[in-house]
Amino acid sequence: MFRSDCHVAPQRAADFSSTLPSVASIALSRRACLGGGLAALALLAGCKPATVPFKGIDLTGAQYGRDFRLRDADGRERTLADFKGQALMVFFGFTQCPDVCPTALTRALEIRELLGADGARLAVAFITIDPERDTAQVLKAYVGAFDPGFVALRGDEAQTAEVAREFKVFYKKVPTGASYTMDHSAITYVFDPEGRLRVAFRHEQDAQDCAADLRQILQAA
Ligand SMILES: [Cu+2]
Repeated sequence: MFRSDCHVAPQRAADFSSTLPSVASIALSRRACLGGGLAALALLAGCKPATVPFKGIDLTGAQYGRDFRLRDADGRERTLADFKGQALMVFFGFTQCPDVCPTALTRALEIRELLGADGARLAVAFITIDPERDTAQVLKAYVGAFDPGFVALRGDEAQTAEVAREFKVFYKKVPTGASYTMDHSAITYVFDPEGRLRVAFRHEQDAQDCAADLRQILQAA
């Protein structure tokens, strides 16, 4: 029989309903604006925020995706704090994925390339949602084939479920005859150099769009 493709679980719009700019953040930017010596001028100009909206889904202030605690392929425990000073892109997937995961990792390479010198301040982490087959060794070889600097992260079954819950990531085993594939969300999360979740890239966004958001995040830091 055929082998099912890696299905992309459509991220439900409701998942991001809490991510619209909150009243608090709007109030904050207003205050920052008014705080300047040109308050009157700012009022006159309508007090526009200094930054352009993200091309991805703005997650600034989201109350999820706060941290992770997983081992890398060398057995070292990693958390968000390890990536302080860098922007971090986090993607959940599995090494036997025929399409979605390789595309996301290839795009990560393109994004870093587009960032030029700023690319050195971009870290990439791949979290497996198939720890059963993705042993540390398998994971390291797979992620390392894209870039040896990409960080492969893995938990046991319970830890994987926990981190997926924290990030609102959907994943599900789908039997394919004698074997199985995984359905999973295809969202790339981006943290700023302070470790705050800022934006999510949809799978269909191109590297140029993603690089534009990252440039803004890195330049503001
Ligand atoms: Cu995949």
